[in-house]
Amino acid sequence: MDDPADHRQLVSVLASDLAWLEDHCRRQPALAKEASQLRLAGALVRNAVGPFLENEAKTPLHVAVVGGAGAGKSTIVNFLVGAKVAEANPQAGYTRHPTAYIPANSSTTWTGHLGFLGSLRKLDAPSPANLDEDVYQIRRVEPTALGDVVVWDCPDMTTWAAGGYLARLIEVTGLADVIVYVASDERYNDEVPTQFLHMLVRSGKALVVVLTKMHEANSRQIIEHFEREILSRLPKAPSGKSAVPVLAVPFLTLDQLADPVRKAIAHRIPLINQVMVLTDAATARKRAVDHALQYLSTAGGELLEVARKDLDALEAWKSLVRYSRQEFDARYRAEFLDGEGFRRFDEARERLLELIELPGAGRGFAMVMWGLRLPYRALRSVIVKALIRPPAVNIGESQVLEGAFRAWMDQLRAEAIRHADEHPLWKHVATGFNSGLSDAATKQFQGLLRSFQVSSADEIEAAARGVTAGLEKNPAGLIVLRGMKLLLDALALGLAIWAGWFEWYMLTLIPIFVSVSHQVVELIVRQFVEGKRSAIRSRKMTIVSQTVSGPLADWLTVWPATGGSAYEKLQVALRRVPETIARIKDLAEPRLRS
Ligand SMILES: Nc1nc2c(ncn2[C@@H]2O[C@H](COP(=O)(O)OP(=O)(O)OP(=O)(O)O)[C@@H](O)[C@H]2O)c(=O)[nH]1
Ligand SMILES: [Mg+2]
Repeated sequence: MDDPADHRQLVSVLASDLAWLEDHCRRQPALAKEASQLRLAGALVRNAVGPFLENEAKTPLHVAVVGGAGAGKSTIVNFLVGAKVAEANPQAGYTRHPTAYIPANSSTTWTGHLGFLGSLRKLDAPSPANLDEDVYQIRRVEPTALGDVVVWDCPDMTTWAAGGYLARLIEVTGLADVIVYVASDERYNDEVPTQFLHMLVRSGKALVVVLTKMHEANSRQIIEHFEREILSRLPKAPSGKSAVPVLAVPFLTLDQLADPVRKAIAHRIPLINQVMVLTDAATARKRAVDHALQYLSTAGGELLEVARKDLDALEAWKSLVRYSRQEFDARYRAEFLDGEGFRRFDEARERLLELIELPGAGRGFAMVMWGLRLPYRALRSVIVKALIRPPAVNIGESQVLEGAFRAWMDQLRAEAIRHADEHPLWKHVATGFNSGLSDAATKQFQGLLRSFQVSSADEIEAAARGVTAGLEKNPAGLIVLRGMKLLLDALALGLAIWAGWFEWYMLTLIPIFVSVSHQVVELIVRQFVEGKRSAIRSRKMTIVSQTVSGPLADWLTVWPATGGSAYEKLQVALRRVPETIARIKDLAEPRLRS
């Protein structure tokens, strides 16, 4: 046996997720119909599934009478109850809140269930049916032939956007075991009531259609027309059965209206028979719950379709931010890194060359070598000056980053404006740029830039120092290098002497050979330092990416989900709704089959 706290928790989580999604749709006028579908799903969960799992003992059969404005709903309620209890009124759209008619001796404990009829408040005293508030009332009537049945008179559903009162009707629809759908002869083809009928069929509710107000002679023909034009186009119920009985209640005389039990018996009995096919309330409730659960699990994905559009927009925003971040990084690389020489590494190179010269007693030899290379150095400096232009002045790093940041923001703003008509998310971002988003992003960026500058300066210094530091701390290694350099110089010297063998030109060969040997050492050192230099270049790219563009992109990505809008919550709901439905279904299954 499951823990009652468990199913209560599941029902309340599902109901609140659905309510949240509904509210989210309500904010978008184009999604009024989807909002109502979500409301029905929530109403099924709160008013039918919840009480069932709670083992609510002995709930009476609930019959809801629904239909377009002025279709004759209140009249049909009286017809079912068998007395003039509901206010029928020539003004279409008169009934504005649900009213339950119950036998005088019947209990109303079923109203006490948590979440019962959602936000509708129970009126304590009888009130006119046209009270336009989120309320419901219960009126006790003389016990009827129907037995312990609750008959609900409901407001109409003429437009999906019906300012609030449509939701009152949907609440009762979720509760009902049987729905009597009323349509008058002139208006049974109206679009919204027909769409509503679709929704009811899909939800698997037991339905009876009553066509009203026609001439008795035409009733057969109108029923056939309705079946052909409306019913045959309805979707299949999840149970597979969608045979909906259609009855006619022709235009009645005032006399018949006043006393349907005796004066309209020929029309009343067939209707009551259809409604009472499921005489046993417990069986009817099981059937309603079973169908509701089938509907929720099959239509779950479709219900979430509305949220999926939001998530697609969120995904598009995310990839725009990702893409424009890459552009920011690329611009930093092209405008700063590629042109930046990191002069600090030139110093490090000189220092390294100095280090591998002989110290102390070897100094004299080094000085002689240095003297011998004088002509080479003079010549090299002339060539270098002639060939290499002074480096172009590189724009400061902060300036490049700031420029790239501004370009980034401009791109996001332009894209948001371009897509503003496609989805509210883009509009939200576009308006954001006019009211605080730019400032907040700039502040964010400057904070990141500051911490980047600190860590970056330290990093370069450490890398440059690292070029020589290792060697300075490693005397043995230094001795080996110095020895190798000495060997190379000695070799060059020896070669020059051997080649010149005290001819006059030996004096020119010596400076040339020792210069070449030195040039070789310089090339090796340069190669080594260049490696370090390009390492710091890619290291800097990584730092910019990790400390500036990455965090800023993260901040921008979630921006639409903060400050009141709730795209994050959508993701939670999308994941959780199907899961919760499945778990509730598992809990209900054994009881439905027992
Ligand atoms: N004479 C006669 N009048 C009818 C009949 N059916 C409905 N009416 C009248 O039509 C008008 C509308 O009927 P209601 O039952 O109030 O319709 P409703 O669907 O409840 O309308 P709203 O609550 O306004 O949406 C009322 O004035 C009824 O008296 C009928 O069979 N005969
Ligand atoms: Mg009415």
